[in-house]
Amino acid sequence: MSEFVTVDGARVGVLMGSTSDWPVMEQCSKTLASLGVTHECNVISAHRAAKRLETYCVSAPGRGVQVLICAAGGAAHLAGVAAAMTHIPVLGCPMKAWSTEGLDSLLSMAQMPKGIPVGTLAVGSAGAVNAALLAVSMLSLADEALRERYLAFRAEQSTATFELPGAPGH
Ligand code: RP5
Repeated sequence: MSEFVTVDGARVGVLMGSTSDWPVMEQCSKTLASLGVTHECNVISAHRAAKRLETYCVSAPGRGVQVLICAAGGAAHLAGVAAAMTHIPVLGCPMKAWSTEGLDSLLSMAQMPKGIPVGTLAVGSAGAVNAALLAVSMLSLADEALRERYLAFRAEQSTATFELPGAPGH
């Protein structure tokens, strides 16, 4: 296997600090796939594989990647370091790691010093799914077909009804 996986036509690059982030970030990938967004997923830690991360971030826009989604836990440098190495938007997904229920990761990603922004989402699966949806929203500004799919998803979500077994009126 080469340094990292590339997918022809990928418009979103999903990066993780560890394979342990995948069970959560798989939901991000599935959300992108459900809306027809070609993407690629890689584990490239900011502190364990800094040079590889630089190669990825510098080369990704030239291959057509328009948004990076970066998931990491603990000190969670990944999104900030990636954002430092590319001009394309970087969305951060804080992972619950080994302590503090993900608050460490959330603050690491959200408290970026001014000059290099990271758009930080919620901790865990809500953030993973929302990162995908936010990337779709960004891409849909210049992609009418994607915009239609995104609006259809939102409309379907809005009209969903719910059964509450045992509740009055159900
Ligand atoms: C971060 O540290 C990863 O993003 C992961 O969330 C966390 C724990 O990594 P592992 O010790 O499971 O490899 O780098």
